Amino acid sequence: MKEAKPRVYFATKNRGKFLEAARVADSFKISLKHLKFEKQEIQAWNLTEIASHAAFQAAKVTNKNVVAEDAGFFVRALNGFPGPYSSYVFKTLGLEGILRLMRNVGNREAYFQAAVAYCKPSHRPVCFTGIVKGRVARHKRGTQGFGYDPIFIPSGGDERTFAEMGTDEKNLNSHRAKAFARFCRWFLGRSHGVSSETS
Ligand code: ITT
Repeated sequence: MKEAKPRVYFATKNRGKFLEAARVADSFKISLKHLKFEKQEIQAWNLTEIASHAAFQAAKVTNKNVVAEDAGFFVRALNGFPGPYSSYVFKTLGLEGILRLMRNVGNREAYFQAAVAYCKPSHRPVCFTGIVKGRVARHKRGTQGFGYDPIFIPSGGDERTFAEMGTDEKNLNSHRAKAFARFCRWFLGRSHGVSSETS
């Protein structure tokens, strides 16, 4: 008889995040299910704290084994802005607003960071992070992905933005893929005493 894949619920309202994460989980033979859940955002500068709080709440409310993620886009010349406020800034200033702030700026370094927290009901959350470095494009390019993808050029690539890549290619290098891969390795190995990793 075929062994059932372990199942984990991803509490997110962002379908783009879910599709990317599900592809990573699938490569580890973990079944990731979409739990359409409005995560309770606490005011914090720390993605790990926000993701852990969200996972704890979602596990409590749904009584399921849950992962939640908090991610942000950090621009060096803007002292890390929008960072943890990325979701709000995307809806208000938008990509054009960020490009305007960066119009005459030479240093265009930026990075994405993701924190993925796993929580079982009545347990403490465990968190995993991932980063991808790159820079802010001069103009929007590409139609794939979501959020800041059209203005982010990852380092070490061929100058395309994330929005000019498909999910599998973005996943080779993305903050989310790294954080989820760390979670998956831990999840599969936890019965052998493997602990959490971050970077
Ligand atoms: P959930 O909280 O429901 O998971 P969200 O979209 O609100 O979904 P966040 O609070 O983590 O997610 O907000 C992060 C924002 O940062 C997100 O809305 C995007 O605008 C941006 N972002 C995060 N990861 C991204 C990625 O891989 N590509 C482009 N933009 C990204």
